[in-house]
Amino acid sequence: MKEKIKELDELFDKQSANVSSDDEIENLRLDFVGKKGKITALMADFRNVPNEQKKEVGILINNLKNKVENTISALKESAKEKAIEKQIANDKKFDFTLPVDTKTGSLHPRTILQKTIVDEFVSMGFVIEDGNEIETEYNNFTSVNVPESHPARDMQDTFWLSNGEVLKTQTSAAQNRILRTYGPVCRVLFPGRCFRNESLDSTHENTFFQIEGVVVDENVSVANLIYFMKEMLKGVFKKDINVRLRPGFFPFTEPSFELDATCPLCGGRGCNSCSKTGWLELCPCGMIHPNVLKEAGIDPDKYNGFAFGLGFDRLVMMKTGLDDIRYLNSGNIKLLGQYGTKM
Ligand code: FA5
Repeated sequence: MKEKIKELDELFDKQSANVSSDDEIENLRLDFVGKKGKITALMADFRNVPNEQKKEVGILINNLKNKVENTISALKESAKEKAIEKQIANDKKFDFTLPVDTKTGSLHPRTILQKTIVDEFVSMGFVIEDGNEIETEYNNFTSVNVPESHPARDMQDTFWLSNGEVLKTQTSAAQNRILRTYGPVCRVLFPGRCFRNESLDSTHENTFFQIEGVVVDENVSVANLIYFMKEMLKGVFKKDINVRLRPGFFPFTEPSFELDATCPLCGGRGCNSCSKTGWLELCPCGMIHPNVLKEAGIDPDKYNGFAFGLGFDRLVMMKTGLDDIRYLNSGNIKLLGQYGTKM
């Protein structure tokens, strides 16, 4: 038995000198002290050892078992440390200062252009306001002088909620609140999402955007309105754009106009985008109706002003060259993502 223990001891020394991986170490452990291991078998044989030798042989077996278990633990610890050192060495090969190839998102063309327009108006002394998307009938219609019988109040044109409120059909719905808050001397721009019960086509959506502006002061003129619109267009198209006014009708402005801009694509010579006319219809506008000022608590004998309601999606289409408004709400990232963050 003593001879066998010595042989196993030497065998373990030899084999333990040649293992390094986790698997090799574990196999060595199983081979010596596992359930079917060599030392485990030796211990099972222990009962056959003559009694007078039991004490000495018992100590030898225990010593060998302890030595094997301690050596295996030390080998496992050293393998772990080597793995960490290897990982650190690999990490050093990685250059953390190199630029990272990340996929960055892009802004929606509306967002990009709205920022340009907002910046332009802020530089001309406007404050930027927001409106609600759900509005009272009073704000959306009554406060801006839309008569009870106006077809816009009809179910066919407007999304009515069961509580009698509406999905805002026009940014003008915020006029009364804004004029009450800022008037009578103010310049305010308020972009917003609008909703109409429309049949859809390439220029009509049920969900679209307008950018509305109001200026109230003493002695405001149509010439002031034209100035602000031309400045805005210069900011958007980076060149002078001519405008013209045609008569229009809105209950909240008097006189009312349709403002056209020279087609930025052909410069007014006539092309497919402007149906060969050289002009693009851009922005209904006019001098604020005295009833609207009165309703907001502003004295129309002392103050006057203008308002405009830019059809923002149409301007985005002019700027991007997109020929169908439905692309803008499509969520088509391949198409809409190409504008990046600037236009
Ligand atoms: C109005 O909504 C007025 N509130 C604008 C206004 C404000 C006039 C202040 C005077 C003073 P209108 O219904 O024409 O006006 O709409 C304004 C613009 O919104 C239109 O010229 C058009 O460009 C855009 N628009 C209207 N309906 C839709 C639609 N269904 N889809 C896309 N754009 C639309």
